[in-house]
Amino acid sequence: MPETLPKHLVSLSKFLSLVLRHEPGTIGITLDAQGWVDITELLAKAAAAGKPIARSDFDSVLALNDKRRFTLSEDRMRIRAEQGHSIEIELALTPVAPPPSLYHGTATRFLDAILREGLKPQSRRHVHLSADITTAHNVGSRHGKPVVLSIDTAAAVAQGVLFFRADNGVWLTAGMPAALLTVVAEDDARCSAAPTSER
Ligand code: HQG
Repeated sequence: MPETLPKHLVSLSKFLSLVLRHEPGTIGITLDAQGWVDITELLAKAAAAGKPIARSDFDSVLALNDKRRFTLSEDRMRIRAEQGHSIEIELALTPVAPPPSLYHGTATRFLDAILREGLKPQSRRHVHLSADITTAHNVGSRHGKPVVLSIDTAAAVAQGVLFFRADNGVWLTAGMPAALLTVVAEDDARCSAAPTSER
């Protein structure tokens, strides 16, 4: 969320990311196989767990959430996180043809390991990739001194790597061999936008 958002809405967005991506059990909810939960149930259980959420704040977070982290069902009764899960859910994503280049932003301290063993999803279900260098740079800044890697997607597809695109434009993949990664020169990666972070 942008830094200009009221602090309580930033905290609420982080809390929703926590329960919808990682720890639904903290407020006693269960997500269905695709990660959805009924909004009425979510709000009731959050309140019962001592974390009351005002409906107006909830609606504001959904309206303002800059990266479209959350998706509402068509009937607007249910919500899920669009990506970023650590818990096992089936996002029902269909592989799509990637653009010629995709980017991954990371911190310089991870570079040696990544260039040795490739990109791995770590605690999440997928490795997250960005369509542009600026976004990747910002993602990397969340972890420290950023560095951006460019991915040769044509070679990856030729090797059988599948690419998925979440509705919010984030690209997802199970992993990426080191041989398909190139470090983007720092001058090309520099940008002014502020990093944002949500676990
Ligand atoms: C690194 C944000 C060592 C990887 C963003 C990253 C994103 C390795 C870190 C979303 C490695 C994992 C995800 C290897 C990967 N050895 N380190 N082999 N392979 N890594 O937070 O991509 O605000 O799980 O480079 O916008 O930083 O949450 O992933 O640095 O879309 O909505 O291990 O989170 O969105 O970190 O970020 P993360 P990420 P939200």
